[in-house]
Amino acid sequence: MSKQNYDSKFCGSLPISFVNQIQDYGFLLVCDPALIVLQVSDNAEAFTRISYQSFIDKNLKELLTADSFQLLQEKLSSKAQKRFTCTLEFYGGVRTSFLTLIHVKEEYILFEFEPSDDTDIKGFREVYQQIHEASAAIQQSQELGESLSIAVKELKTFSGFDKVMIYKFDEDWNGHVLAEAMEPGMESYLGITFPASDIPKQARELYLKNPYRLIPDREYKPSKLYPVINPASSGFVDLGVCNLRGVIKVHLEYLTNMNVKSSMSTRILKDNTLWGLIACHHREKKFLNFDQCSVFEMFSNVVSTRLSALETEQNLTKTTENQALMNSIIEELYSQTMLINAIDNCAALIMQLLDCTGLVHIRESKVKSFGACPSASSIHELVIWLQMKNFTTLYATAALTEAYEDAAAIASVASGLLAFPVIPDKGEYILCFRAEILQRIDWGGNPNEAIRFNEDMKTYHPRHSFEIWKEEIKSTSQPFQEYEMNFAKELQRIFIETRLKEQNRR
Ligand code: BLA
Repeated sequence: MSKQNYDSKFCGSLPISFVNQIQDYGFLLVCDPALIVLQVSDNAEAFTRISYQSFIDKNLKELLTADSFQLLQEKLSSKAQKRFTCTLEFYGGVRTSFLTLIHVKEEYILFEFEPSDDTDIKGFREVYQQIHEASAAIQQSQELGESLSIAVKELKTFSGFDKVMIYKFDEDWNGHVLAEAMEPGMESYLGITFPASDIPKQARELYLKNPYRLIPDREYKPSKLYPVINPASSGFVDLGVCNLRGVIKVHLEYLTNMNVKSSMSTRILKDNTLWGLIACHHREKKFLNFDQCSVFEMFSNVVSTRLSALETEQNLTKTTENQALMNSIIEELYSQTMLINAIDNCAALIMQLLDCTGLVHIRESKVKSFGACPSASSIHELVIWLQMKNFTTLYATAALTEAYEDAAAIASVASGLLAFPVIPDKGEYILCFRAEILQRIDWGGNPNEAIRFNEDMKTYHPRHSFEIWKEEIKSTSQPFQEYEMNFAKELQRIFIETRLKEQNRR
């Protein structure tokens, strides 16, 4: 079975942003652009001693202290950004001061109030020093694994979470744990792969809008919005960007099954896409205030920047190392009048450059093979398939069996394929093959049982066990790297150029 069978299609349809309930570590107000309260979470009274129903239709001016209201107005008029914080105070009540996260939307403004308690915040200088040293160490590390290990260790010390992991998504959105720092006695997930359905598409997409997700207590008592329907949008409010957003039941069960009471995850981005997550677990409840969460956000930026720089450097080094090889190939291609002769002379160099184990040139139905290749008849069938698929540009796969149904018979020598269409409608191709490598994956629990349906086939649960479930993946090759694809693109251009020159000479 291939990795991509464990996709997140089913879980991917759960509406996680329109949940109409929030976690109870803070309360929420929805106001119209004139700052009139449209909706309030029904736990507001516990924080402000103001009955939640009496918030409705009031202007914030009547609820906040004069200083707070003025501050809010200044921020709203001066802030270009749509998400910002400020400390606001309500009149009366037990606890009047709140750290407020404000999201300005077109139709309404969301206010998330979190009790502002300075007692457990470390001194600014101490935090600054710690962050400064850790960031410098991450920036200086020359290797990705080293950067990630530093990051998890530092974040664990800073936050006090029992376990901090970094995992990277693969091309099918399965997550692979690359670094871990944890308290002794906990189950280690280092080196383990988690199926894509554990964190489905819509949950992953939210990290592009909100850098982190904090669940301080999986046993929280949900608070509902009052009234249920937002008068401005005539529907549920979109809580996608809200930190307080209530948690979907299946994920709360998942955390229970992992023996975790609190969890936090922070994005790691590369080229504006989600590369991975920093995932934190705590066996007991654990709350991080907004400032502490911001440190996670900052670390995620440091890791993201270092990651991009290291991968770019790595590609550059590989490109430089192989440039001499590429130059020899180009020289050979330009010095020959017939492409077929050039390929004869430089097939071994091309195979070395592209790290391939076989190469064939098919021209006028004749198959010329170098290295380990499928038989001539298999090549003819493969060419017909490529023509049917109408691949007119470079085509690369590290798992040919997933695309081509007759690939199983040739998988040992041709699990990976890089196809250069030279004159595709006449069946002229240069094909480079990569041999099969056996991949062993340690899954965190059987991914085939990631969703367990009840007998009614409607209700379901996440898996119970995260014990290692081993899988051997066949019929795949080493994947083609970015720097290899860059060389391949250049070669494709020169193959066609050489072939056209040859035709023009005739
Ligand atoms: C959310 N799943 C998540 C989140 C993580 C994971 C990190 C984000 C929320 C958080 O930080 O807790 C997954 N957590 C992991 C993984 C590790 C980890 C892989 O620590 C590994 C170390 N989940 C299921 C099934 C479904 C599902 C079967 O197991 C769907 C049917 C869904 N996961 C699911 C949903 C969310 C989620 C809907 C979003 C929850 C929310 O934000 O409300």
